[in-house]
Amino acid sequence: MTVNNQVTAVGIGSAGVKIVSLLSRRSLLIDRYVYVSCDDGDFSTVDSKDTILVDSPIDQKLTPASVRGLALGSTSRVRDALEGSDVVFIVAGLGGATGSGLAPMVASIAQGCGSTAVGVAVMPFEFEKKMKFYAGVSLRRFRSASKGVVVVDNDTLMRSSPEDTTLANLYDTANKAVVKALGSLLSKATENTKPLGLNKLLGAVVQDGYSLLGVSSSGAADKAEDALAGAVVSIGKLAEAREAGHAVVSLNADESLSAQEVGLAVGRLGSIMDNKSIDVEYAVDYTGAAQLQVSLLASGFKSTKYDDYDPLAKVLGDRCLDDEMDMALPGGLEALPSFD
Ligand SMILES: Nc1nc2c(ncn2[C@@H]2O[C@H](COP(=O)(O)OP(=O)(O)OP(=O)(O)O)[C@@H](O)[C@H]2O)c(=O)[nH]1
Ligand SMILES: [Mg+2]
Repeated sequence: MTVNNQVTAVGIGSAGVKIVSLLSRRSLLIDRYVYVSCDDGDFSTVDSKDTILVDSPIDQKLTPASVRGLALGSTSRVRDALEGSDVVFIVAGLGGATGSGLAPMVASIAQGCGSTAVGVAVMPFEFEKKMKFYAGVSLRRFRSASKGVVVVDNDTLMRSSPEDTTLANLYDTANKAVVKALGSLLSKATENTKPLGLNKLLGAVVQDGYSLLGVSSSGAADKAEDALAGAVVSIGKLAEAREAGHAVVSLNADESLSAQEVGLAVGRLGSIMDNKSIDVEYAVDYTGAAQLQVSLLASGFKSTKYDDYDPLAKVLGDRCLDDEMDMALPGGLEALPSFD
């Protein structure tokens, strides 16, 4: 008898809740959906039985650290919601207070429950300069609290430049792209697909370093190779493409995409990425359009452009700040001395 893995997706903060609620409308390898936020406005499109609202004072500006403090009272609810999951995908936009503060915390709760925690971090648009510091700090913590982190750059998801559109349209376009890409990596088998499957996805993502998601599309004569090259370019903006040790390619097209074209393009990926020893897995979904959409997940990046978002970590290296007003307990709250 085979027992299916229980897979849970958790959306945290405004971006995380939105993206996970869009994923929940598709038929994917996800059994349970959970939503966590400090803002009940984020829950307008989701089922209230799946939500965990972290109570927060209305008159205070939240920071990632204050949200984590407020969420201490909700940890047992989070633990109950994750109990029994083999794999937990934790999705959050980083750079604000809620997602940045809670994504690493929920990842460590998931790991503590015996699940494999995989983070999906959506990074700020280039114009959101003020968000970069919290995003950089949180990404590093998210990585160390999880088995693997998939980084999605909001700028990568956009085709047109942000100046020509409103923020709502921008999010809408970015969400369609990210849901299409994540959905293609987590799709179930149907007669029109050769899906990837959870094991191959985790095989790529659960590596040292970060996984980066690149997306591209093409309607050219050699569309598979053209789109793959475009996806490699989008990854090249975030890190050195040749550093990747593993790659997962998902192609979404119509029946005009020949098996030979797929095989040749996937076979050429190593040379496009300047790393012939890269390990490549792929999935094909024939329910798309003539314009081929490619999602490329490349893994094993030790350094990315996001290292620069947190200059403090770069300066400190392995040392940590010793601020006289700062107090930390070596083993967390359980290490508190008793006062009786
Ligand atoms: N792709 C995408 N990104 C979003 C969306 N909403 C916000 N973001 C981005 O996600 C990052 C974090 O923003 P939010 O999700 O609004 O922040 P939050 O986690 O709710 O935190 P606070 O509201 O500050 O407590 C920022 O870089 C935003 O640009 C969305 O719907 N889609
Ligand atoms: Mg918010």
